[in-house]
Amino acid sequence: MKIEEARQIIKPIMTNKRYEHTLRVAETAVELAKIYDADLYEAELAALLHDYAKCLELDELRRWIETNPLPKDLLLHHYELWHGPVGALMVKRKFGINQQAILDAIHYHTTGRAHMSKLDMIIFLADYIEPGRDFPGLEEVREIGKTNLEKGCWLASRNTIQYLMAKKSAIYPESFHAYNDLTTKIYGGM
Ligand code: DGI
Ligand code: FE
Ligand code: FE
Repeated sequence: MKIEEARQIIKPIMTNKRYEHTLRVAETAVELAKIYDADLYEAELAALLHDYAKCLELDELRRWIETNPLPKDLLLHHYELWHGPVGALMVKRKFGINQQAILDAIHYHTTGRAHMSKLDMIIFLADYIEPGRDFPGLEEVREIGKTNLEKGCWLASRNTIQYLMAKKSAIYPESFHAYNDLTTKIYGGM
């Protein structure tokens, strides 16, 4: 799929706010891909499609999970966790996107996972640091993310888990798997 085609596909199915966020994630992902010598096309396409399913009705998202080979435990967790896995499957089915690296980066963009690929990390981090975001501690993540991709993802993962725990939200296992794996890689995990 051409980059311009991806832009045309997402625009009508998103709110304007979501579309603008997506364009900023794509710009940020391309910047990171340049720094870390990743495939620029894959980074831009994965970023443009990462929130493909974000604006679906919750009933429709739920139905996609119920009727397809997606993890059923998603349904026991917050609906925010559904659009990544469903979006990856939808772009595969609807548009024949078959690069597994792109599908994985979309699938895991909200939680991360253990053993993230470079592209997984670029999309995960770009979504967190895009210029429209404003979280506590974000400047540090932006700064470090420009020179150390794993450390940037570790900070994003840690901050998100801390934030969710502080508001008594359940943490999806993949989020912990991402955090634990990065911690072990960076700090030895002891
Ligand atoms: O889709 P976006 O808003 O661009 O960003 P996203 O896909 O990273 O979703 C962010 C939301 O997902 C944010 O409100 C935090 C939430 N989230 C991430 N990991 C977990 C989670 N929520 C729960 N309950 N558990 C998680 O493990
Ligand atoms: Fe998202
Ligand atoms: Fe997003």
